[in-house]
Amino acid sequence: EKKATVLDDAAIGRSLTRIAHEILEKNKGVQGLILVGIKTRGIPLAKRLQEKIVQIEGVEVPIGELDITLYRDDLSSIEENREPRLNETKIDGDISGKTLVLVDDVLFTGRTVRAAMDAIVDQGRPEQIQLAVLIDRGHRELPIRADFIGKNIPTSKEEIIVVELDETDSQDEVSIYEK
Ligand code: 3GP
Ligand code: 5GP
Ligand code: MG
Repeated sequence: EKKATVLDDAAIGRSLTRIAHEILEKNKGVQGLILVGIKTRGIPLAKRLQEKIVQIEGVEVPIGELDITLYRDDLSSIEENREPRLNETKIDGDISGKTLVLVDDVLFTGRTVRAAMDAIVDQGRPEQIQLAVLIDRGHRELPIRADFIGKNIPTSKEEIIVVELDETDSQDEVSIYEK
């Protein structure tokens, strides 16, 4: 059941514009940057950040993709106990010495980001890994934080954040639902 809309299309656009500027400010430009989208909705978000950075700096930074899905092993069929596992990595070129910015829609327990960092470190030795998320809903189970956040939305465990994007859902909207 839907409780509230937290970001409309204009607000999502402004958040991503701000994050693009913050990424450039923190890294003093585009040198060595690679944006890495995490599975479904992190990928269109990474592409949008890439477009914003082209508008600001006139440079197209590379994009990679990670497919990390919740893995159900025999002992933990309960949704909450599933552990994210890597399915596929698509990051072209040598990542050594680069600054990778992971991009996901929602940061929750941090386990997906941890799996993403494991996958990256298996491929080389980046100078830095940073994290950009559209929504931080809290409830971390690991010592992980985002460098760039669209909006903090403190949620209860019974609430879920629904992120809809034009590319995947034919509209841009972030809303809170009660399970
Ligand atoms: P995403 O692939 O766009 O990130 O986790 C798989 C999908 O399920 C995610 O899509 C996410 O949007 C959606 N989802 C919605 N609520 C939850 C939740 O509370 N936990 C998890 N793990 N996924 C959720
Ligand atoms: P984690 O718990 O590992 O931080 O999040 C698991 C995955 O599910 C991530 O890709 C994250 O974006 C997604 N996720 C977790 N909670 C929510 C939520 O409330 N809404 C949405 N849309 N995605 C979520
Ligand atoms: Mg996600």
